[in-house]
Amino acid sequence: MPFTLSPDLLEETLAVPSPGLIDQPAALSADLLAKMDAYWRAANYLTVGQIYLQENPLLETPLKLEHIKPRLLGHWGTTTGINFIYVHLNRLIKEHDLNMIYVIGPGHGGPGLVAHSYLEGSYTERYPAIERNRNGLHRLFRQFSWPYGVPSHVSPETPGSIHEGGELGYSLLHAYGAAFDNPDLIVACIIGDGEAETGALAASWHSNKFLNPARDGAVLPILHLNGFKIANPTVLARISRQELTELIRGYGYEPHFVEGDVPAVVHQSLAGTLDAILAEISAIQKAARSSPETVERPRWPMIVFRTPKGWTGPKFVDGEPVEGTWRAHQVPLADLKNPGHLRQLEAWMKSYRPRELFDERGKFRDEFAALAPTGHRRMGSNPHANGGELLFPLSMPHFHDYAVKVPKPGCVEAESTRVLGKFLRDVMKLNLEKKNFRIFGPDETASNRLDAVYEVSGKEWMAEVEDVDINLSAEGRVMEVLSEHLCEGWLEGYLLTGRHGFFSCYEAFIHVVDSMVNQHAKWLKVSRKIAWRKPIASLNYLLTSHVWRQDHNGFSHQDPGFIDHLANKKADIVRIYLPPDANCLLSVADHCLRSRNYINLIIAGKQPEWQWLDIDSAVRHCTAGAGIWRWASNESGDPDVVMACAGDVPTLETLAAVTLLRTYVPEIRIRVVNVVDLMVLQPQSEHPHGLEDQDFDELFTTNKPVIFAFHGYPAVIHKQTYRRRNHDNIHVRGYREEGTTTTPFDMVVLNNLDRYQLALDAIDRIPRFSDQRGKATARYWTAMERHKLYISEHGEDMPEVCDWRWTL
Ligand SMILES: Cc1ncc(C[n+]2csc(CCOP(=O)(O)OP(=O)(O)O)c2C)c(N)n1
Repeated sequence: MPFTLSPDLLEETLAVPSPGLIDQPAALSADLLAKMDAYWRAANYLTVGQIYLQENPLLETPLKLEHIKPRLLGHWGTTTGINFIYVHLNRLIKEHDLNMIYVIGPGHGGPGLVAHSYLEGSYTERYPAIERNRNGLHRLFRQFSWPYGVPSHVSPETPGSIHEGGELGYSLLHAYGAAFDNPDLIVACIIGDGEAETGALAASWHSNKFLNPARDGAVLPILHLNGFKIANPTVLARISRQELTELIRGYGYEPHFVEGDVPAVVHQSLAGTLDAILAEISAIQKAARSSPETVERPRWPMIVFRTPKGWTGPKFVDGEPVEGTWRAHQVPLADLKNPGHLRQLEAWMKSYRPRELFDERGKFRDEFAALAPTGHRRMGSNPHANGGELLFPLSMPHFHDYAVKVPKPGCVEAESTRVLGKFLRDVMKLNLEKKNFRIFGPDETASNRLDAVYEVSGKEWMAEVEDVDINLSAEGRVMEVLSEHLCEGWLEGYLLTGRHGFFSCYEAFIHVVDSMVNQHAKWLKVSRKIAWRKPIASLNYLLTSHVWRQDHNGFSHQDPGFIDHLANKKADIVRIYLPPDANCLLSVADHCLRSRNYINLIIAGKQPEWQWLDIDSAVRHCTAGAGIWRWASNESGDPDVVMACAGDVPTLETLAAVTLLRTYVPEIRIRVVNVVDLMVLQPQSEHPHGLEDQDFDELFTTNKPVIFAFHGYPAVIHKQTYRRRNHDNIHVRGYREEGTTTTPFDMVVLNNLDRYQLALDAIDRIPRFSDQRGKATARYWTAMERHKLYISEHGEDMPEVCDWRWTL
């Protein structure tokens, strides 16, 4: 059936200029408006079809119960707004040849994005079985929220997406992360008004103080003010317009309101507003790029899009209002066995006039399809949303050049992270031109001793600068903001669009982003199975200022639980490294920065510590992941005990315990095993890094006591090793949630991880020294008394601890 403009729409169209633009001509011609409206109706039809239909996709026969899916899943309420905006962004892209991607905060609007990428052709290119005809429509509908089909959210399977949006709060951060260093990119970002209540989103408005219009792309935030969350109104919908305007202006944006429920009115309004906004963005960028040295923070435009939740859906169901209320959030008609509901669904779907939109073969009619951009300009095919396609490897300095000279173990001290800082400085330097590397941190880069990076790049800062400030720069590539959420979200957006980054954080406070990491891990897990999603750079964490050296900060800063958190993730995603010294840290960091599709966790101290391995030994050790430190051992294949350690402080205590043991019982035969890569402990069936049982047994023996000094909570080691033959003999010391503001050594004492305890543990478990247990216990308690008295009196650790050296 040929397309005809409905008389109602024609009338509305011609009658209504854009509100707020009263003196200007309507932005859209009647013909274009009608076609855009048809496009929107098509997307809405496909949305409803995905939620409800398993058969009869074009409603060619009267709708029956057997055409309806047995389980009705999905979210209707948010999608019409999202669909509406997509159509308008398409116009803008096409008219101005824009490079644009679309981030959807309320990711439950997934069917909307699937619908659009189908209509523009991106979907069929990625999934050829979903043809652009009746057959394809049938499959498209059926697969949605179907077991092993496509999920209901904007998942990695959705072409054009970099943001799942299942967990609300991170859309604007991902949008900004994508825009950094992408001067030609515009990231349109829908923010749910419910989502806007989250802490992460509330803070992320401030991202505009970190975006340089001369160097970066633009973010267009669109607050989707549809008024409701799941069952409640939203805060931003229930404050006055003035208060909302002041709030948005206070965040440094200029709000443009697009409001209404009459489609034609809203079409004109949004089109006019987008034209005006694009002109503003162009003007901002032009001004900034013509004099980048004097660039100032602009007031970026944003849109408040106030339309009804569930717009165009059923107005009433069973006498209750639905459109424009919270009842529209999910599936507005839920009981399709009720013939009334079935008829209502049919009428609802037919209100989009599918025959006008799809031809007799079920193909989207050319006159509407032609509205979409083509090729990579389609938002579903923009390579920025499949960042691996754009990923260039980092140019890397040779990390050996930064090595600490270690002529023999334990004869020099170094601050590991300061050594790493010089390496990172040169990673930054070598990639300045490519503009594809940034460092992120919650104002801790200097505190974490990585400040060498400031020699080549300042801290990005677009707000005011005062004389007292140091290293701030509008051109900075170090992103510092006191919000772990912002650091994490920006970095994820940056990585997902094909760049590289490094996040350093105090160990205890990385938990602030536990949940965000979960989501990223899920994204990576799913992406790995999608052939067209190219691998992206890994998400690299350096946790320092760790649990054992929070001497002045105390208990609040002591928490090694991020290891536990990550250890639960899929083995093909997560790597956990505990380099015992600076050279191992260099080797591990180099490896992580070259890796793809992982979440790499590195934990290393920043305090001066004894160094154990020269760089060649460090590389060998880190490559193996764990190994016997022969220089610290005195057995030849038949140890009395294995003294194992993972983490820099546990390694120090273990080596000190070895010296004590060899003084107490000179005939003792000790093997020292150090673990850098925690995942080697798991069976190989569980993790690709896992040691074969035979190799594990060669390190840890099959029957000798193992005293394992661990950086984190002991349960992690038990969990990793419980299937190993010698597990019953593995005795783990680690953090027991004991802490306060005290000396470094007292921290390990409080948690029974100290050298005296480890030495006692060894004696207690070696059968041939059973007669020495009483003496060893008494010696332990004497040492403890000495320690407690000394720190109480002197406020610092005993000389025998502070001056300890590896001398064997
Ligand atoms: C962090 C988080 N908390 C709670 C939820 C559960 N949830 C799913 S949708 C929704 C309402 C979202 O409201 P809004 O952001 O306004 O989106 P829209 O109304 O457009 O659907 C909630 C609370 C979630 N997905 N994420």
